[in-house]
Amino acid sequence: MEAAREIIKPTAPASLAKIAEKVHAGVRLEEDEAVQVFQSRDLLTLGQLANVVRERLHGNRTYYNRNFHLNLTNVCEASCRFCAFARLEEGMPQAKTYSVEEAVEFVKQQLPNQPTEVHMVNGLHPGLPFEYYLDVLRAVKQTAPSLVIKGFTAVEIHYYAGKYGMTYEQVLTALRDAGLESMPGGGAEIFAARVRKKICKDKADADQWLEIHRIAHRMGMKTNCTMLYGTVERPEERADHVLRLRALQDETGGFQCFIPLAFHNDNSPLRKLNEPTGFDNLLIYAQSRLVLDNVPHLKGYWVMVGEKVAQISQSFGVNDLDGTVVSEKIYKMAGSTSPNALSTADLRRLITDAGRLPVERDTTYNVVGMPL
Ligand code: V47
Repeated sequence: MEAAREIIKPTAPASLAKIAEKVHAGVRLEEDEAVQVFQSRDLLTLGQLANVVRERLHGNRTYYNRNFHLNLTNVCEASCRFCAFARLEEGMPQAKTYSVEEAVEFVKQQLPNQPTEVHMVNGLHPGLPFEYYLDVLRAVKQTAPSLVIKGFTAVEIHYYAGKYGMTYEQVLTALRDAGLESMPGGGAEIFAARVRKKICKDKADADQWLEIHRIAHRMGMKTNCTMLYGTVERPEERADHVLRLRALQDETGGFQCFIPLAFHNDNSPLRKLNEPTGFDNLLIYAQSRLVLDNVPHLKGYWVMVGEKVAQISQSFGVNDLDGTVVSEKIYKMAGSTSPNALSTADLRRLITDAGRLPVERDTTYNVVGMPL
């Protein structure tokens, strides 16, 4: 059996041979090797290696969940140059802030789909009191006690701390006590200061983003992490980003999933940049899986890369397709042409057609129902 495996193991080109050897032996890649991985465009070699890691960690399983998005407000003081979602002030076209009652009504409308999670990410609104967020959390929990609220990026936590005169810990504790259970990975973008200065100069920086997740992990919260790619970053800066996540994960173990986010260029100040191609998307998945060896799950976010690339990504390191994602707005406003939602039957088909086993999960990767 072992001999047969040896025969079918493809030979890596000389430049990646040492990396291939380490991946097969389950040995961590050093920082210079991480840079080499992110500089390589050898998609098939990296993909095959990432698949080894993916199957070692998760066998044939691909996870999905039943979720929906709720953005309480898109009014936002920040001026991220990749963003098509934010509106600077109330009253501008497409600016929207939900009242507590509207948020509850929206949640009620989703319940027939039996969601297990609401993904709640918001603009940095200058005019709302902190109580508003606590009221929404409490009201949503009261309406749907078993619905897990995964919400508030580290960028929002940083903003509230400054605005309402609280420490990060105080903000997180208050949100958690009101019903917040997990945090999404948004706002990380690219950690390198050179890039942040160009694309998102006026929000939490890398150290602040990492510190907030460190505190959340210390409080027992599981969180996700992301990387926005395809704007002005270099391959070495992608490697640096993933290595900084890996270092924090060594310390806390609190990240459960990494989600590479492909830049969409419509309606944003960066609209002249080309978007990442399907090749780039698969390459980033494979590279991330190889370097980020301590975060268990890698999400192929179909809203970003389309259903077809997300499906293929299951052979390039990905083991999670996110979910039904009802009512996503951030990428739709940036030109994503993905459907408004997928049914669980659609997701299962994308998974089984790729020869994988669909497994419904909840926010913290407990299996929901039978894995069939
Ligand atoms: O931080 C915004 C990105 C993020 C654009 O944790 C854009 O499970 C591409 O983090 N093109 C927010 N990207 C979304 C997010 C997320 C999404 C899905 C799942 C999870 C999770 C987290 O979206 C922002 C930014 O990096 N973003 N605008 C754009 N035009």
